[in-house]
Amino acid sequence: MKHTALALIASAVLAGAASARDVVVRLTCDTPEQLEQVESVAASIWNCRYGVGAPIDVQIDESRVGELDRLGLTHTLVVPDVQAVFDAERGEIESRRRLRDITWFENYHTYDEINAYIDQLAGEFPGLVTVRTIGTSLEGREIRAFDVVSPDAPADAPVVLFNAGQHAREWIGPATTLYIADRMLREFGSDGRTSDVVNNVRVVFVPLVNPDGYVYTWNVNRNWRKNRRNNGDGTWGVDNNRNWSEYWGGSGSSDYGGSETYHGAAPFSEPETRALRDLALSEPHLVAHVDWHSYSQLLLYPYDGFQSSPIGSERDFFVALGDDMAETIWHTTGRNYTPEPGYQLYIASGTCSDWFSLGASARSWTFELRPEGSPGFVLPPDEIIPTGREMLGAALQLIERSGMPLLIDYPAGHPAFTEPETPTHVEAFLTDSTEALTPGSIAVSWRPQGGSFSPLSSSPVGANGVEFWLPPTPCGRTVEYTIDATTARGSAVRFTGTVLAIETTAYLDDDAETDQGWVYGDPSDTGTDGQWERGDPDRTLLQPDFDTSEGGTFCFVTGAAEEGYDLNNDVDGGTVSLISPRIDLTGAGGTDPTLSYQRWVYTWINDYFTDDWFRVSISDDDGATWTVIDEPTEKKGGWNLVEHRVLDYVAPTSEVRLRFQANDGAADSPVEMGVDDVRIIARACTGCGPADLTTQGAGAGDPAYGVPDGAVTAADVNYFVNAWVAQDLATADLTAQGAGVGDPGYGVPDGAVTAADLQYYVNLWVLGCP
Ligand code: 0X9
Ligand code: ZN
Repeated sequence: MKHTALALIASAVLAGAASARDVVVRLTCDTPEQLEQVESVAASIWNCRYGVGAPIDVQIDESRVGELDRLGLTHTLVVPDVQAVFDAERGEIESRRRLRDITWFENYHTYDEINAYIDQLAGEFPGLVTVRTIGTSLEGREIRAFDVVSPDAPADAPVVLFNAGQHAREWIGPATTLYIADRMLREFGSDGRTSDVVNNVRVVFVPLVNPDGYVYTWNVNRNWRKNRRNNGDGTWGVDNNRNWSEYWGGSGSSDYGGSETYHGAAPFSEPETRALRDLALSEPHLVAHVDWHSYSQLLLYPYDGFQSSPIGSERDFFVALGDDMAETIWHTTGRNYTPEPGYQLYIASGTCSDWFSLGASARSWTFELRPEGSPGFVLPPDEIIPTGREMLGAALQLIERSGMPLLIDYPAGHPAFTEPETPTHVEAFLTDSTEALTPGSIAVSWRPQGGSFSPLSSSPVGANGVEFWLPPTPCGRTVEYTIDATTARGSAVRFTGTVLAIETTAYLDDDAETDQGWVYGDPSDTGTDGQWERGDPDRTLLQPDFDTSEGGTFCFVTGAAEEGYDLNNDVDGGTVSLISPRIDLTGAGGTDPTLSYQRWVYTWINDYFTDDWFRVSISDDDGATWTVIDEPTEKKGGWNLVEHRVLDYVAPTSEVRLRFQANDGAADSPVEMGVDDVRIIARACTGCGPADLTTQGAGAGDPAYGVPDGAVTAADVNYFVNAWVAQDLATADLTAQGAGVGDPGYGVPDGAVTAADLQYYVNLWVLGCP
């Protein structure tokens, strides 16, 4: 970017904190000259699409907006008062800090808090997390990386590197990378897909590359982008994402220190870019990389630097994966992300992603997160988790396709539960991802809970499949398996599964593929259009294009529209209701049935449309009275799995019904709802269950010691206490530490024998044989 003398002065004067009268307007420049003139009057260009022909968001002093008019540029107001937006954000963050029932990912955090959270993860998951310092910023702050990988992964496992925070003001980037790490760690061991990734790929996270800039955005100027280099000429900051060596100094970067895209004195002149580069160079098995930014909702693939790129056959890979990730995101939260090559957006030189592509031979992406436009970098904190969710799905896909040597597919789904004392059939197929399966190399092993692994016989299914039976397991205990294979290149790949044996009773199990007697509409409904139906949804602006059932087609939806961006087929004029068939919950009394369902909710609810609503209710008197269990607040669609403990809301009568309602208020804005996979399921161990451990009167040395006899007596508690004292995991590990009745970890073994297990056993023992 070139600067006139006037531009230098203007930018230098306005580079400080936003004045009380700064606004943001959106406009499109048609010529490079216009763009230069806009830069000369702008305080800052927010999304840094320094391009011609595409809309840019320009922060400008209100008193200078007239100069844009004189340039003949039409513009629309995006942010009416920049400082007010910054102040409101800080107010929101501070008030959230005072809330007690708030999780870490429901607020933004300072540099120190981010480091503390990394320490917390390392403390909670010592076997999976390794923290390292990769460098020191200009102002002396530690730049941190941490690895997430299972200790069982091969030492030469493929490496995927995720970084964020090159740009200081893009706060959602560090938050999102931490969210991804957090979910991977917490779901390892229970979620099959996450476990497979963590067992085979090392993911290196660098959530905050530019700590000085980040601290500056918290303390001085919320809108700061670069690092805090004193350029020595009265200007401050180098754009880290123009400081890399590929095409350094080329177009789309500036040699003026006051520019938002100043490339620095030389390639890698900055300690922040050097730290990340050296980390990458120390990883010989690096295969993929994402540099997270905001905003605009884009999935950018190589190259940034010039147009006629030699990306060649790799292009097909990026296009296919980009489309798939965009689809996953849309399915998760209903947000639209656009995959495209970076140069197509605008040319940028000396970028991180181009260096990772060319200097580190990794498949490298730049992701631009939420929002699409307004409010720019100031994304509300309640969007951190939804952004994290949409990115987790995309990130897993990216890791699988560019990191996992092989992938696994379970045609009948990844088994999670099985009937007690019954062999479990598992069938899986291994497909090539970055490497090719060696035929005949698949081997299976298993272990009972607390036991050790031993080989399990299996039979091949076709060239790449395997089937096997897991041995019968007592109620309440898990059985684990591994599927090991090797590739033509000699890599060892491991897939795992954990299956809990438990008695399952389904009181309702409805994937909407057949009609199970739902009622579409209620006499009290006021809606005039968009009545509930069981249908095959067809993608519109408001509506999903898929249901959520494995191999399914149908869901419940408020008007299954025809393909197209159809605003007409939504709910209009009032409320529409969907009511379930009568559900008989008698017999569920002693158990803890869970309601689960998938929902899709689309609305424009905001300051203007406050009278739209969605409501999910339950009745135990055939619909005479209703208890509200959910009032969904997500807005732009995406399928969400929701779970509730049914007996928290209703008594276990024979006349339970569910009701799903969507309401279009007076403003007549778009309203659409979808529901699928509605289930009420109880999982429990009945009979004497785990409390019956041994024959009456038996003691150590007797042959009946440890053989259940259908009665729960003093001999059983004696047997348990002996096992508990001996720290015998197979018998005495019953529940997660500290869990009590009502906690989700109650009854879930955690690999440690603690006071919680004794407590749990005593409770079972008191129950006897129900
Ligand atoms: O300009 C950048 O550094 C990135 N955008 S941002 O608004 N977060 O600053 C994008 C770089 C990706 N490359 C290209 N757009 N060519
Ligand atoms: Zn950025």
